[in-house]
Amino acid sequence: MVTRLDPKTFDTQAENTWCPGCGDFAILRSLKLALTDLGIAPHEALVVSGIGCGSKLPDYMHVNGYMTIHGRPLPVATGAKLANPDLHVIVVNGDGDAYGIGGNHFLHTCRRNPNITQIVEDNQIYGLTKGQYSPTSDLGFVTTTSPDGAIERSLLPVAVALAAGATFIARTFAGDPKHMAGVIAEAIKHRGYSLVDVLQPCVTFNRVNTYDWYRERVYKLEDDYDPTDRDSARARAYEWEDRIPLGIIYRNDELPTYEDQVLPLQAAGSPLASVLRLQKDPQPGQYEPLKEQFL
Ligand SMILES: Cc1ncc(C[n+]2csc(CCOP(=O)(O)OP(=O)(O)O)c2C)c(N)n1
Ligand code: SF4
Repeated sequence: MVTRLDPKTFDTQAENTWCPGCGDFAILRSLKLALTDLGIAPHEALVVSGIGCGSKLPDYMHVNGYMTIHGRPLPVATGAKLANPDLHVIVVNGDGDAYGIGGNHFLHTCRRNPNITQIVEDNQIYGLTKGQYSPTSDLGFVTTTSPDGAIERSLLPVAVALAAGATFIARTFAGDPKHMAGVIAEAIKHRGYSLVDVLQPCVTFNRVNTYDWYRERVYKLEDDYDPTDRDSARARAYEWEDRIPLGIIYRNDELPTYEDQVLPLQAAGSPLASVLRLQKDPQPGQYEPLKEQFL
């Protein structure tokens, strides 16, 4: 049975320190709307973040929350999902956290396919640390750490996720919360790893990629677009400079999740299962017997 909820169910009393107009407000609102629409109650969801302005989000949501160190929410989220597969696990982090310091975890989570959702607040800059260029900053972007303009070409997260084997890849825009809530809901429903890259204006430090800058470029994928067609997805994944597609760019619902593969091993008593059991129920000296199996 679907539980009837209200987005206010997810409100907290924490003081919000985001700048007025920050795109993170719309992401927070859309995530609350998506959970409400899906009938997911606060105790059934875990939101894991890293470090950054956007990573403050778990503080502003009445759900289970976990702020990890910078760049590390994906492995924590994967572990939480393995320990409690019934939990809806959602990672929320900035582009620096997700694609910079957390880039290695991003790649391997794509191919590992745990049943978790990652929402990236992609403002193309480091907001919390006052405006350094990030992996998604455009070439030539002037910041305190790139006074002559960024000389590194920007990373295209959608294309990287596709190449790394992600099974659900979407992009949405903080200037269109309704579209965003729909895309997030679809991502949470997907069985497997889902990436939602959100174009999220940082109104304080990014004076180039503004709401208007995005509005001039974004377009919604056509109704007859087929996200299961990998070749079409590849073509859209490289669109950026003049036209930026929004919507579900790729999905593959045929592949097993990480838990689908690991949990039966645990049940069958493999050495991996011993490790998982001990992580769940730690005991003094617990790893000693495993040395024989692994060292
Ligand atoms: C290991 C480590 N390195 C660097 C930092 C400093 N630091 C904190 S947040 C951040 C980047 C934030 O940018 P982003 O992840 O894009 O999030 P935003 O603030 O834009 O939401 C950095 C470099 C840190 N906290 N820990
Ligand atoms: S610095 Fe930028 S990303 Fe951080 S709260 Fe302000 S507008 Fe948002």
